[in-house]
Formats: sequence, structure tokens, C-alpha cells
Amino acid sequence: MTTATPAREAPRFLDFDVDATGDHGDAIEAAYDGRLVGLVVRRALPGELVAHAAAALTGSNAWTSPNRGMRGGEIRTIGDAATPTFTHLRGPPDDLYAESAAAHSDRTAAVFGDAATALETVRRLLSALAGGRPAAPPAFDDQLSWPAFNFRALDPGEQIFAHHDNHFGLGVYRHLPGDLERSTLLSFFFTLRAPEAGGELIVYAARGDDPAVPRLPSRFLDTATIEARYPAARLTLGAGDLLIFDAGRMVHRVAPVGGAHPRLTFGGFMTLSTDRSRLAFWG
Ligand SMILES: O=C(O)CCC(=O)C(=O)O
Repeated sequence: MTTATPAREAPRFLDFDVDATGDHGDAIEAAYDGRLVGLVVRRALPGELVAHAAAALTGSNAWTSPNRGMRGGEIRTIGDAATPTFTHLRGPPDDLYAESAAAHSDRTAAVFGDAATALETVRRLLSALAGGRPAAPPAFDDQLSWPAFNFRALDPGEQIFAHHDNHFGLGVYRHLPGDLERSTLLSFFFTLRAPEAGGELIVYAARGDDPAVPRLPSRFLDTATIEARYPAARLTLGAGDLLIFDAGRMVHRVAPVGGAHPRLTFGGFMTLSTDRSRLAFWG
């Protein structure tokens, strides 16, 4: 039996205020190249935009439950994610995802009031963290764009179980342009409403593709053993904070949400083009 040799150091994150973004134009490329595991940008979104979105999401009836039946892991979403879910273990069917992509702008307007301004705010920030490269959702076939992000709610008592985001093998990714790099997948999300307790993102110094990472007989990751053996970064995020990290490689989870109200976030994934001239992001 092989035994993982745990890394001795906790994953390295940069943590800075949005006003210092100009000093960190290399941050996304550093995460991409493994010089960092990730970065936190504090107060990345204006307070009024965050408050408006949190209120709209709290009152929204557009939520779906793609993990219905997964005890303790019932994340709610608005907009289908290009990930496996309990409903679609191999990711969303192409037609469903295309429909969701077509509805992205209306969905975003319902949350932020003005879809174009919200998308532009996200686009500009990601571009600045990628050294000024253009940042945009890529084309989805001829007519559509990939949705820029989706919205997520974790209710009290719910969590996101340990996983890594290795999604390029899912069918829907056949629609991703061929000039985008598939060796690395970074995840990003903005917190719109922080929970009263819990809900931290925990990133372990463990690679999901390491055959020696502890697994249960079911082949699910053995979180208790990973927790005991590997150092971790525990990130507490406030409303408006942006997190970007190497979710494609590193095992991570979101701790159970405590308190009385849901944890609200929106986000997705990103990669660079193979020539590194542009950044693509999608939800
Ligand atoms: O909290 C979120 O919105 C997502 C956390 C996560 O698992 C990820 O970003 O990969």
C-alpha cells in the first residue's frame, strides 16, 4: 500500500485589499503556475452591489437543488454549473447547459439590477489580476457564450464535501474553444453574504490526482484522515471578498454553515489560452 507523503506547508495564499490589485497583476498566473495556491481579494465588490444582490437572492424563487438527496451537501444554485451534481453525475446535459447559458444575462440582471455592469466589474477585476489580459466568458458553439458564473446558496447545516475540480472530461466541455488550456483549472467565487459561523473554505496541501490521498472504500475522499495528515489553509471570507485558487488540483471543501441564514456566493472557473494571451471564465 502506498502512503501519501503530506506536504509540510499549508497552501500559500496571497491576501490583499482590492485597492492593492495594481500590485498583483501576476497573481492569476502565479496560481496557474503553482507559485501560489490562490489569492483572496478583500472588498473586491462595492458594498451597495453586494447588498443589492444578497437581498435579491434571498427573495428569489429561481433557486434549484441539483444535489437534492445528498445529505448535508444540498447546495442550491441559480444557473447550472459545468460540474458533476447529484442530479447529473457526468455534468449537465448539453441542451440544458446551453439553455442556462442563454438565460444568463436575464438571471444576472434579476440579481444585480444591471447585468452588463456586474459582468464588467468582474471582467475588469479578473483582467487586472491577470496582468491586463482580456478576460471574458468564451464562445459556446457559434451563437452563445458560456455563462460567466452561477449563484450558490448553502443553507445552515449544509456544506460542500471534499473534492477537487477536475471537470474538463465532462461532455459539456466539448463546447469549450480548442485554444484554451486544459491542464489547469482555477476556481473563483465572490461571497455575497457570509454565514454567521462556519462556511470557511478549507484547502488542503493534498492533490486530488495523487493516488495516495486517503479515500474511503466508496472511493470518496476520506476527509477525516486528510484533515489529520495534511496542513491546510482555512479561509474566512466576508461579503464582497473574491477568492481564486487552484481548485483543479487541490483537495478542498466548504465547512458546514452555522447560524441562521444561508451563505451566498457566485462564481465559476477560469483558464488561460494556451498562448497565454487571454483569460476565459465561466460558471
Ligand atoms: O463556495 C463556493 O461557492 C464554491 C467553493 C468551491 O468548492 C470551489 O470554488 O471550487
